[in-house]
Amino acid sequence: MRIAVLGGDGFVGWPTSLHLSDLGHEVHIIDNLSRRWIDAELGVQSLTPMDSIQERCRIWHEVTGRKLHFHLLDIAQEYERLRGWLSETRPDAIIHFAEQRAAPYSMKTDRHKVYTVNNNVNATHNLLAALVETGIDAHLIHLGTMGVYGYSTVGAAIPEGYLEVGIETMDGRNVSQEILYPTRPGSVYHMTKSLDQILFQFYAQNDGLRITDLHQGIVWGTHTDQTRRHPQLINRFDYDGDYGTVLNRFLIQAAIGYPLTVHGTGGQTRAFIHIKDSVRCVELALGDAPKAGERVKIFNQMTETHRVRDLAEMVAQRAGGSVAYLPNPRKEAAENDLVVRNEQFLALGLEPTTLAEGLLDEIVEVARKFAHRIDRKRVPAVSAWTRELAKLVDTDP
Ligand code: NAD
Ligand code: USQ
Repeated sequence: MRIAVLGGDGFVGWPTSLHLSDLGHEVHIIDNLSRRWIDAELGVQSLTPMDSIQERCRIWHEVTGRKLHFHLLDIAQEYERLRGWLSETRPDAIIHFAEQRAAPYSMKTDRHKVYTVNNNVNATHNLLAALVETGIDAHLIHLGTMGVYGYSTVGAAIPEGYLEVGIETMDGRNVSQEILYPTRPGSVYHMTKSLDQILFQFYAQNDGLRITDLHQGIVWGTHTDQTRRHPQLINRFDYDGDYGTVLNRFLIQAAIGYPLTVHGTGGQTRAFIHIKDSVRCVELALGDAPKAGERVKIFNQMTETHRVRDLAEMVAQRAGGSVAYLPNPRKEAAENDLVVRNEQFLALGLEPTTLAEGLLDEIVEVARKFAHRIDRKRVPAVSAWTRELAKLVDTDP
């Protein structure tokens, strides 16, 4: 297949591009490199040293003989170029990672909120409008988030996207209707993914676009089979207070002897997936495209759930280090349970990689190897959800 990977220079997009290229697909990476600019804005860098995207593609070609095509394009701001590229290249499938994905970054200031909404909503809508205009029948796979559901299960497992609800009609009959699971986003970033869902629903219904939305949990890990093949194919690894996600952060904190930064009581339960499973899920979703006229296909892309404080205690025990319980800069439930249904990917053959498989030690090793690149001042999470919470956060630890 000819596959466009939008956001293919990012943490999940890069290993996905390599995985799909390795399977023999013709892969086109589209990226505006905004993530690299945001590193510059925040004064941080990936824990792992990343080469330019052009250099990464050159190395992949040298190592495997396979070509990755890179196109510098902003899909949120360059609509005409996006439409032109699509009608010229006519991909069979499009994997859409190209959004601003950090909740803390999206909550930093009003400017960051505006940027995140403009970028993410326009990126998705431009793509949908361009697909209709060019008449390209590509399967669109979007990387969404578990966070669209909110994290409170009211004692019931979260289904894969849809909820069957019973309604009493005005003439007293009981009918049932399938609706998108009500969204309850916890940040401006998560809110944009909720808005994406409505855009997908409309374009699938109105224009028969074939869309899969992957509601993914927190991705942990760094290496995949392909990124290991050469030191310059290494994946990015975010550790800072805005972009670093919780488990990867705990692992680097343990590696450098920084007290593990648990927010509040650490009672938040979240869904997780290893990066190797994340790229495998995209492959499985590619082989299971919906037909034109079908509703948007939604998968819950996660393999296990964990409570934040349990993760911290486990990492501290395995890798050494202490746990610090800090004021929570986020507005979120102090404690929540989370049960998630994920039968669809398991039925397609996903064999989950779990925390128990020794991969935690591998990440600690990576962190120790590149510890000299870590700026300890960038470790604390200081982006607060409200002005009141900002007063609690220690910005100068
Ligand atoms: P990332 O920030 O590392 O990668 C996103 C890439 O998209 C970057 O290379 C960025 O430059 C590019 N991009 C952003 N806006 C663009 C635009 N307008 N035009 C072109 N390129 C643009 O993020 P990631 O961790 O790889 O996440 C990828 C996707 O998966 C995101 O949509 C995210 O919401 C979703 N996701 C990530 C995680 C996670 O834990 N990392 C979990 C669930 C879902
Ligand atoms: N947390 C800590 N300490 C830290 C960092 C985080 O206790 O040092 C807590 C947070 O308060 C939160 C939980 O850990 O309760 C998860 O935070 P996170 O930053 O790991 O994850 P989140 O903000 O939800 O975002 C990440 C990705 C996002 C993706 C989402 C999937 O950045 O792109 O959509 O995970 S999910 O969480 O399932 O919605």
